[in-house]
Amino acid sequence: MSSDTATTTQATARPAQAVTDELRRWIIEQAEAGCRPEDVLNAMKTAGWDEEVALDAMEETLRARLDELGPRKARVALPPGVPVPNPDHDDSKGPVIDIDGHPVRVLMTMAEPRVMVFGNLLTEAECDAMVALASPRLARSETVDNATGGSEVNAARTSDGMFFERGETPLIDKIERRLAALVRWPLVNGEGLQILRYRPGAEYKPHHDYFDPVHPGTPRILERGGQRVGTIVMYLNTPEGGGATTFPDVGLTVAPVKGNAVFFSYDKAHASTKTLHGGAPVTAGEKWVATKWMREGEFK
Ligand code: PD2
Ligand code: ZN
Repeated sequence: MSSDTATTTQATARPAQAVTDELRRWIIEQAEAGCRPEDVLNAMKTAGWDEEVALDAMEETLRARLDELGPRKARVALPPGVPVPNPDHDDSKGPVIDIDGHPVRVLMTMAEPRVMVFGNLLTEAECDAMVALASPRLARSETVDNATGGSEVNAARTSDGMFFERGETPLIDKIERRLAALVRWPLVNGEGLQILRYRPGAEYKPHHDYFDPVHPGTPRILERGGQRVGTIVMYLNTPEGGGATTFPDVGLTVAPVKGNAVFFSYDKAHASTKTLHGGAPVTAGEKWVATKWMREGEFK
């Protein structure tokens, strides 16, 4: 009798397909030989596997393998860090960074994870104008669908949102140029600005902003400029209650204050960057933010 433990999954209109230990071993071998996830998936589909079943099997197997390797081995296997956005600031220069005549105040810095909190990144009028531009275009927020690289509505993110095209209006262009200069990262590496509105009770559960290489959908996402390496979350209003941006790995809580922003960078797509972060539930009033994500290369 085989000692294999098999999970049986029922695919739509197909006979149940059993994920055996042998299949799990094969998936791990392919991954450790450097095979791309989409090639492994295609090989499984060619062999008759239902796509959903194959994706679930790959994700579950590779996740379990990483857990099995444990932190020490996983650390040894980590890639080196890549260059990241990095504001030109040290304490001796004073608390203000001048960006083309616009004074941005440095309110807090942290080395690991790299986090900076800025004051007056946006003026009150700029915040109000962005809210007015975004309001008629809001829709329920989506997050990345890890399996396909597309997007899906997700219970972990209960806000409404929209994206501006990069440089869509003179105001958006002006703000994007200020952000690029502040963090010294090419304008063209930035994704379009995302606006989010959280109503009371809405939140964004803790997550990483980089794309997890373990997900089969990630290679498709990386075709547009590579990994994300930095985030700027700008507060467009001051909520009456709740809505802080939290960094649970390091016990940091950033209060949402109109015109302020929190910046953080991550030089690899790995939890060792300690950049797990979330948007705490709004308890009263609304919370509006604008997020700029920055890629390694040009975002086309
Ligand atoms: O709105 C926030 O505080 C928040 C928290 C976590 C925004 C994001 N992530 C994001 O836009 O990535
Ligand atoms: Zn985030």
